Amino acid sequence: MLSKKIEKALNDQVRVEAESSQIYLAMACWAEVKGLEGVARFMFDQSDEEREHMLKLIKFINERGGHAQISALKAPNVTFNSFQEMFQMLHDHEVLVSESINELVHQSLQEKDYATHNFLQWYVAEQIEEEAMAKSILDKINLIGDDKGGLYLFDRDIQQLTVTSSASSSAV
Ligand code: OFO
Repeated sequence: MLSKKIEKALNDQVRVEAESSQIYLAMACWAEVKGLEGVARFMFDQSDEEREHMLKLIKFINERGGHAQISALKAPNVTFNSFQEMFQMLHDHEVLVSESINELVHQSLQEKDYATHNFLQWYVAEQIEEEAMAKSILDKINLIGDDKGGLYLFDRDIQQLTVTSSASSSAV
């Protein structure tokens, strides 16, 4: 059974994951209208993944005797000055999400809620992966800078990355 405090903290995380999904959806739309199909596809997939993270939390809260809350979301940024800026925002956002997961883990220990603590380990591992991926993409895009040819190749590469990562996640 969840304490009220942990239920509230988990529900806050539901909102964070929902907002992440919206943020990446907006990035996908921007990339799509800019003609970068690979980047757009990558961002649409990221958005879907965030929704999965949200749903996983919702199920857990309801199963543990709580009530998952679906709340209003802040509208995300819809335009960006550059792809560099967009990927910097993706990276910074993932760092923020990791901090919020860490805080949740901390609270679950304080409350001696070991079931929630155990459940959250999946998110801890996921954030390590997501931060590493965001960092490596950011490093690449920073190398490319404003070079159009580089961006064209990057768009092709990231499409490959999307195919590989969805193949490996469906294998789990
Ligand atoms: Fe939900 O993992 Fe990214 O934000």
